[in-house]
Amino acid sequence: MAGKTSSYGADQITVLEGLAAVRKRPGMYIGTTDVAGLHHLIWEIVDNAIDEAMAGYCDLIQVNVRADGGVSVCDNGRGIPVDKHKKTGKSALETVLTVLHAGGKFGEDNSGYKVSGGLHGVGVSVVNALSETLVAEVYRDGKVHEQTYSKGDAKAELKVSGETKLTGTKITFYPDKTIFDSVDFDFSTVVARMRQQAYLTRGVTIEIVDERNGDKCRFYFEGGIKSYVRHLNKSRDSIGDVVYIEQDTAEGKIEVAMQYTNSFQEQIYSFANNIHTIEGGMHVTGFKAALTRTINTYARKNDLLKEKDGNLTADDVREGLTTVISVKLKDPQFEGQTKSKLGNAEMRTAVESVFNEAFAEYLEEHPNDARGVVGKCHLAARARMAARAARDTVIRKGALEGMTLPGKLADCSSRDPSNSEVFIVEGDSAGGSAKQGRDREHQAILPLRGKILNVEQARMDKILANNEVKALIIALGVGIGEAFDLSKLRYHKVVIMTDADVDGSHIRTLLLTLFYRYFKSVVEAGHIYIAQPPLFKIWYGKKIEYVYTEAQKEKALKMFGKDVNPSVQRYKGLGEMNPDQLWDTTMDPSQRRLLKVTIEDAEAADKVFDTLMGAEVLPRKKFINAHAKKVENLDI
Ligand code: 28F
Repeated sequence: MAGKTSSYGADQITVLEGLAAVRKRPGMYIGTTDVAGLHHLIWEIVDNAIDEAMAGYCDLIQVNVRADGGVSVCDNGRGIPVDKHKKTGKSALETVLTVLHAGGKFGEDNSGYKVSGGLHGVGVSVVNALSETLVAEVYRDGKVHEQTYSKGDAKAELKVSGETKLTGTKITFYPDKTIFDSVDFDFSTVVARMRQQAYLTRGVTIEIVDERNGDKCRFYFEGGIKSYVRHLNKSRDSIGDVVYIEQDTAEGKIEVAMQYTNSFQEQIYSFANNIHTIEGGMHVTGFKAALTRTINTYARKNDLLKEKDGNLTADDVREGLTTVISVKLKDPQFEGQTKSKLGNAEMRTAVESVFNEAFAEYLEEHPNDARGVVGKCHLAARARMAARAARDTVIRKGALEGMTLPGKLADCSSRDPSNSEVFIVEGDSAGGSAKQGRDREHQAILPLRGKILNVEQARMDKILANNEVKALIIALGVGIGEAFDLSKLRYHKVVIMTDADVDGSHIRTLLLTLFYRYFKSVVEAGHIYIAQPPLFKIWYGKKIEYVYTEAQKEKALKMFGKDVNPSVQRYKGLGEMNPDQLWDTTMDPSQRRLLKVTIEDAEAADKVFDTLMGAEVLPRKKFINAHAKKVENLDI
């Protein structure tokens, strides 16, 4: 460096120019250099192809995850121009690939070129900078034009390498191993993203091939986001058809697709310039405002809402609603924690007025669907009022406090929460074994009857009012709602002990959802656990092994030796174990395995709760089976 002089001049400030800046601080341009950043490279290239499709020149995009570690993306658009730029003497292709921020779509003249969010709007040059090698091929004017780059620099002049009747652009890149933590592309991540992009760009076909193993996928959605909504609702009971609204406005292009279902959950997927705005933003705010207003106006006008009734609330009109909102605008502002919230205020009013008008018209023109929709909102409103009443009764300060510990609770004798545990056990017989097998000093047992969860109890509020659940809340000691006090928790380990079958996973989901919604800080503080009962008992003579997975079983059988033929018992439920066995395998702190529940686990349970409770029996069964298997795997 410049010696010891401390004068501070422009010549001493290192100004990194161009792509060297990208290599020096990749995080600034692609967020991270972990696998997420790695995949961003693909997204950036595909975004450009999607732009070409949106401009109306391309309808096929092929993505190949190559066996040699590279990825190639090819489109059948016009091909990036290859003629030389007057000032720079470089081709448009080389300019786009080597100059940061270059690209017509970010410049002044976007001649018919649609906007793109891209990676902070930096484009393909960033991918080039972060690639060991990148090969660009352009099919244009009957020729194949080709140029190879290394770490962002052209290795040779652009050359013509052949003839072709096709047009399009193909980019093949090899991510720089010195920059990324891992250069191993995950095919399912690529597939998920491409599916989403295909939904958002109606009429484009995206083909994806994993050349490492031959896996292939192809997406084409004639209906665009309308198809997306159909897909999201395929396991739900829909009310009316998908409403689809599309309009070009001065603020940008607005598309909304939505459909009501009999479910209780709301799903909104919003996008700005094909970027998933997970945190929502102005477009979503505008949509919600218009939705509430339009439905109330329609219901009043058509006497579907009585004069004495109050308005339907924003929550009422969104229960069971699935919506995809996609806006494309010139200068998107992304805000929020993860820069995934659209900040452009003009989009709020634009979406609000477009949706307001179009949806009002839709309701007028489809009176049957309109009746179904208002009916569903009514139901939500009534349920909301009933639920509030039920919750108030349960939560009302003092309602639980004065109550004595439930009779079914076999409490421990210790009064020190830090060394007390409570086992929530499914079923009376397992409860009996647990009571006999436990360490009375430190372990309490609370049996719950298996049938606390049934289809009629679709609302958490009803479940809260259920006597079994009330007993649990009283046993925990923390109170609920406004009266909640974590310091009153009576056991620092709350262990859910259910069978490793469908009913068991059902009850576990219910309990985790309950904890997530009403006792979040108990979960966050790490007090909730899941017990891990063994799957098999293997014994020969006096030697006994308990194993928790199929793999362990195989290992144990080998360990017993080839000559002997040990006995194997598969435990179907906790109730099959005698008290000693239950203690040895599942409850004894020196031997057992417990799984600590994280807030993410509980949140995931909360999400599946709705699926479990849905009105349709078939998908629910399917789901439970899939889920039960997954839980089995998780326990390994
Ligand atoms: C594999 C990824 O990147 N496809 C692209 C085009 C087409 C044009 C273009 C792209 C022109 C001057 C910037 C062609 N003809 N796939 C892609 N297809 N970029 S990127 O133009 C870029 C601007 O500088 C294109 C006429 N206009 C535009």
